[in-house]
Amino acid sequence: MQVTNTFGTHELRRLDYAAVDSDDAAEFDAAALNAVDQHGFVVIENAIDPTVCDELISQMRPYIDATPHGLHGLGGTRRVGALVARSPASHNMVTHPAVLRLVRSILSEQRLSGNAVSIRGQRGPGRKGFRYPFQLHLTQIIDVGPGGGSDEHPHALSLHRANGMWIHDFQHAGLDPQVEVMWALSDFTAENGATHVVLGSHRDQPRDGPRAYSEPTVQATMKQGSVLIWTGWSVHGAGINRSASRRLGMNINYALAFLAQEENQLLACPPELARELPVELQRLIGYRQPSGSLNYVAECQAPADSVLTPDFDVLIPGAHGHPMVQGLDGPSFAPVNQADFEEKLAALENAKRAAIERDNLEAALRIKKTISVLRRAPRLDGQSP
Ligand SMILES: O=C(O)CCC(=O)C(=O)O
Repeated sequence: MQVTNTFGTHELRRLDYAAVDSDDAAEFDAAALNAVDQHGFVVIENAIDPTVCDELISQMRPYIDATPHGLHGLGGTRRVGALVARSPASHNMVTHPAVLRLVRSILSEQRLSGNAVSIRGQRGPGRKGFRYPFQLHLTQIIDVGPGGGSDEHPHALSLHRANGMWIHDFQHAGLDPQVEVMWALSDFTAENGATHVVLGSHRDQPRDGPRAYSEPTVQATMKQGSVLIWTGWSVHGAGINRSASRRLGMNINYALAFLAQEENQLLACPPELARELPVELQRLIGYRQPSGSLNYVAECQAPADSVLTPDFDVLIPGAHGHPMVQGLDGPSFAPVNQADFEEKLAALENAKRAAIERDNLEAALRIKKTISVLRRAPRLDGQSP
């Protein structure tokens, strides 16, 4: 259905993922990009099997049920995050191939009209070697209860744009810093508050201008397993839930990887959990160096070469595990030879025993890890351990 507003004539385009076979992927991707470019939003129907949504809900149920309504502000809504750490089923959505391809076009390649990648004096469309890195920005269940969004339980956010959170004013930059994605974990209906969208609002000038807020909205109704995608410039907001049941959505946002994340993914999914994840997901949540020296750890190590390695502990000298050159590098945590190893090991074992006697298990555990690093450290005399 077409809608004419101050931004022109627009429609909420719907693409059916179930109808795509892999040979049509390029055509599907072009249609999705075109829909967002022209109208600011696209719905991908049947993007995931509804059973995955049910699995995700059951993994998140304890966290949802333990969260008060309106914890984040006003409203009859519960918002619950840290999905990558808490729900393995969410990984299917976070890394959904069609969604990631669209996000890559919009963020890495800045393919929407009027945008360009701009790196060190060069400006133009993204291409191999000339792209921005992107990463996960936020993962959040948005569970709107009956009455959520009404005058008694107003939403914390009514119609809004998402790009205002960084200090820099990006509206004149010809840049899309963020893509927002809303998965329907339950059916989204007009009655239960399906997201309202202002079609074409991403084209306002200036880009965060006020004109969209008085324009008619369209509700993005969707079946469970479908997904609505828009740019951070597109005006949107949750509807009022006038039904008797809950509307369960999952907001997964992506942004340029050199901007701070809204939900700090490295804290929401700390190294001891991230170590167990596939590399693609580790990188997506930010355990990587997106450009230059960004995100280095301690002795200028990449996350994969430090916090993601087993037993890494930032308080252990030499935990980076890199060999030292005797004479050039000075005293080393790594043992000079077998005798030095045994001396260091004996001292650590004594310290561990003393910590256990003091009932300081935290210290004992730390020393145990130190011993583990010592055992793996190279002997500086070149003899193998
Ligand atoms: O729940 C919705 O439909 C949209 C909510 C939203 O965009 C937000 O609160 O940031």
